[in-house]
Order: sequence, then structure tokens, then C-alpha cells
Amino acid sequence: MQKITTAMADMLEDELMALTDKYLAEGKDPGAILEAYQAGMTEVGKRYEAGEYFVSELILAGEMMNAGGEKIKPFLKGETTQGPSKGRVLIATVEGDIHDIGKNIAGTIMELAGYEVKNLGEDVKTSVIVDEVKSFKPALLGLSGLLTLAYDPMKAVVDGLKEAGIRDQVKVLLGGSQIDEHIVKYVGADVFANDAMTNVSYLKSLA
Ligand code: B12
Repeated sequence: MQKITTAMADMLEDELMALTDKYLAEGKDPGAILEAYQAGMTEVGKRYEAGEYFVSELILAGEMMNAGGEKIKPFLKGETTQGPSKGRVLIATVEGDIHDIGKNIAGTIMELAGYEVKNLGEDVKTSVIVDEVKSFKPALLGLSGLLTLAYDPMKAVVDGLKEAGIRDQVKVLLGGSQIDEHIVKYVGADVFANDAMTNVSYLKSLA
């Protein structure tokens, strides 16, 4: 798996795709492959912070992650049981933030675990999210954001739910690698997820 992480971090797209195909064909754990991709992404982020990579590399890294994710998705399917919907989940990346790769992965995993997932996309206006909660009536609202600037729009959504008198009708989960309990408290959310699986166990605990 280290080879996947290194290929991702070093931006070796052809090698990364070939390794992914090889490992999937060999029956290696698709979840572990996905985790190796993420570790590579973390390294890309570090190199960007260090001034070694630029936005063009971030874009390419995003494309590589999406391409790999598409290959891995069908294999993840075999791991989970699909049946009637266990509940509704609404997900969105909040206003001002266009990072959507992690949210989409989390959405796919919730779908595979049997939840009805509505994905509003990225850079979604606060009012649109609040209106969708009113009409779609999800059990869980997953707000994603990777930018520090995303915390205030997240808070605005929770405030909007309160103003609409529907805050107690939905659990609010914050997703993103930098989210912690302090941000949950600041935003007025219920829980956070730094990975794509925590939310599934949380959803199970709600039932
Ligand atoms: C790829 C990437 C991009 C791509 C995004 C492509 C896309 N379609 O998403 C592009 C190039 C567009 C981009 C743009 C920018 N980026 Co950027 N980007 C990244 C990078 C390298 C990886 C993010 C990623 O996809 N990770 C892989 C996924 C799988 O992980 P994840 O997002 O954390 O998601 C997991 C969990 O967090 C959780 N999760 C996430 N969401 C949700 C939702 C739910 C419901 C649940 C349950 C779970 C969950 O589960 C996921 C799966 O395990 C990060 C650095 C890093 N390593 O995180 C920087 C990073 C996030 N970017 C950063 C910056 C600064 C920017 C730009 C401002 C750059 C610029 N100067 O223009 C712009 C922002 C534009 C905007 N308005 O949003 C900074 C943010 C710093 C900060 N604290 O604010 C980072 C941290 C890089 C850095 N170290 O400086 N970026």
C-alpha cells in the first residue's frame, strides 16, 4: 500500500492507476487502497504547505483521487449489504468551499451502507441547505468543509436551522480533516467525522 501512497504523493498518475488496477485484480482490501490514497493526499497537502507544490498539483491530485475512487467504488460495493433505505442523509460542502472529494467518498459509503443520500454538491448557499432540510427531512445533515473559512458558513447553516425552528429535527455532522470538537462546539453541531466510516457507525447509533 505504501507504493500507492508514494505514487499519489509524487504525482505519478500512470503508476498510480496501474497499481490500483493490479491490487484490485489481486483482491486486496479496497478500503485499505482508499486509505493509502488518502495518506498520499495528506502528503500532497504537506508539500503544498511547504511551497514545494502549487495549486496545479492540488488540481491534479484531486483528479487522481477521483479517478482512483471511481475504480475502487465498485469493489467497495461487495463489502457492504444493500437493502431498503435505512434513513435519509443530506450532504453538502458549505458556501465558499469547493473541496468535494472527501464528501463524495463519505456519501458513497453511506449509500453502500443502505442510506438514501442526497448530495447537494459544493459551495452550496446556506439558504439552499436549510430549505433542503425542510423539504427532504433527513435524519442527518453532513456539512463538509476543508477550509478554515468554512466554519462560519457551517455555523450559519446551524443558525438557519434554529431560526427555522427545525434544529432538533436533524443531527448535524461536520466532515473534514481539520474538524475537531472545538469546531463542533463553535458551529453548534452534534458530531464530526475525519474519515468516511465514523458517520456510518454514528448513523447506526441513531436508529
Ligand atoms: C485536492 C485539494 C484541492 C482541490 C480540490 C478538488 C476537489 N474537487 O475537491 C483544489 C485544487 C480545487 C483545491 C483548491 C483550494 N485549496 Co485545497 N486541498 C486539496 C488537498 C490537497 C486534498 C483534499 C482532499 O481531497 N483530500 C482527500 C479526501 C478523501 O480527504 P478529506 O477531504 O479530508 O475527506 C475525508 C474526511 O475529512 C471526511 N469527510 C470530509 N467531508 C465529509 C463529509 C461527511 C458528511 C462525512 C461523513 C465525512 C467527511 O471523510 C473523507 C473521507 O475519509 C488538501 C490538503 C489535504 N491533504 O487535505 C488541500 C487544502 C484543503 N486546500 C487548501 C487551500 C488553501 C486551497 C485553496 C484556497 C488554494 C488556492 N490558493 O486557491 C483552494 C480553495 C478553493 C475553495 N474556495 O474551496 C488548504 C486549506 C487550508 C485551510 N486551513 O484553510 C489545504 C489544507 C492545503 C494546505 N495544506 O494548505 N484544493
